[in-house]
Amino acid sequence: MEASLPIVCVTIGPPPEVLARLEAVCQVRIVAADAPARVLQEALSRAEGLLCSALLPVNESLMARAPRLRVISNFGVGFNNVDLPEATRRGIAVCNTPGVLSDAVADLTLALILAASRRLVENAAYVTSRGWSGGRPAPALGFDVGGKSLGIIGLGRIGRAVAQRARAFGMEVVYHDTVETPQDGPDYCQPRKLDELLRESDIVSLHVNLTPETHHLLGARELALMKRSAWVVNTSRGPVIDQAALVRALRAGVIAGAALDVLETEPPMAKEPILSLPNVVLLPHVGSATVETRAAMLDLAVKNLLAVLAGQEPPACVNREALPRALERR
Ligand code: 8YV
Repeated sequence: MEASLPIVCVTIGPPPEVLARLEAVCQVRIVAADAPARVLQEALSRAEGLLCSALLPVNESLMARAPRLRVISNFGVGFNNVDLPEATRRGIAVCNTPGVLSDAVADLTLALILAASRRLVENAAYVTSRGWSGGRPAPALGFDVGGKSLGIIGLGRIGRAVAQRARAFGMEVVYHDTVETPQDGPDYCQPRKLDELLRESDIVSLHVNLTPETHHLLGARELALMKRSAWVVNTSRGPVIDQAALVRALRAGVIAGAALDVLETEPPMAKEPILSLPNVVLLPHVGSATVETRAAMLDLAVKNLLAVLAGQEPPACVNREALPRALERR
C-alpha cells in the first residue's frame, strides 16, 4: 500500500499532527535543510513533492536530481531560494504562503520603527546593565513617529498592512512600487519615485520580494539621498540592501540608523561588522515568528503541497503557468 503513496521530502520540522496529516497520504522523508548534498539528493531522487523553507536553496542542479518533482511548497511568502524560471521550465509548481503572515510581519515592522524611535534597545540595556540603579546618565531622548514621513518601498500585502498601522500612529505615508503594474495605494498613501521617497522620508521601510531587480536596491547612492536623521527598516530580505554600503553609511553618519530583521547572510558571521555598530537594531529574522502565524503558514504550505499531489489547483502558486504540467504528471 505504502509503495503507491507519493514520496515527499520535508526539510522543516513539522509538529506531530502535521506529520500525521502528511503521512496519511504520502511517504515522508525528513531531511535537515543543511544536510549534506548527497543526503538531500538521495531523498529527492524519487520525490514528487518538496516542503521546504527559505533556508533551502532549490537550484537547477538540485532540480535536475529530482526528475519526478512536481511541487515545491515553500513555508514562507518569499521564494527567492527557488530558481523560479528553472522550476517553471521543468513543470514544477512553486507554492508559497502569502497573506497569512502579513499582519505578523507588519506588527514586527512597527515594533522595529518604535524600537528605533524610542531607543528601546539602549534603554532596556541601561536598566539591565544597572545603569539606572547605578545612577549613570540616561540614554539620549528618542523621537516621535507622529507627523514623521514613512516611505514604504513595495506596497504589496505586507507594505499595505504597515501603511495602515503607520497611519494609526499619525505618520505620513508615501510609497514606491517596484512591480511593473502597481495597484493604487489607499488614499492616505501618496506615490513617489524612488529617489523622491528616499529624500523625503524620515523612515524608509522595505517590503519587496528579492529578485534580480531588487537585489541591492538600496546601495551607497540611494543611502546618500536619505536624510542624515533617517532610519532604514528591513523586514523583507537582507540582499535588498547592499550591507557593506550600509555599514559605511552608518559609520559615516550618512543616515542615523538601521533596524533590520534580515541580513545579507543568515545567520551572520560572528565578525560581521554590522553586529558591532551602535546605531542598529537587529533581530534574527522573526517577522513571521508567532505561534499563530507559523501554524497558519504551515497549514497553507501543506494544503499547497497536497493539492498539487492530488492533481488539484493549490491555493497559492507563484508560477501558475507550470500548473498544467505539474498536475498532469500524476
Ligand atoms: C520565515 C519568511 O521566517 O515568509 C517568508 O518569506 O522569510 C519567513 O516567514 C521563513 O520562511 C521560515 O524559515
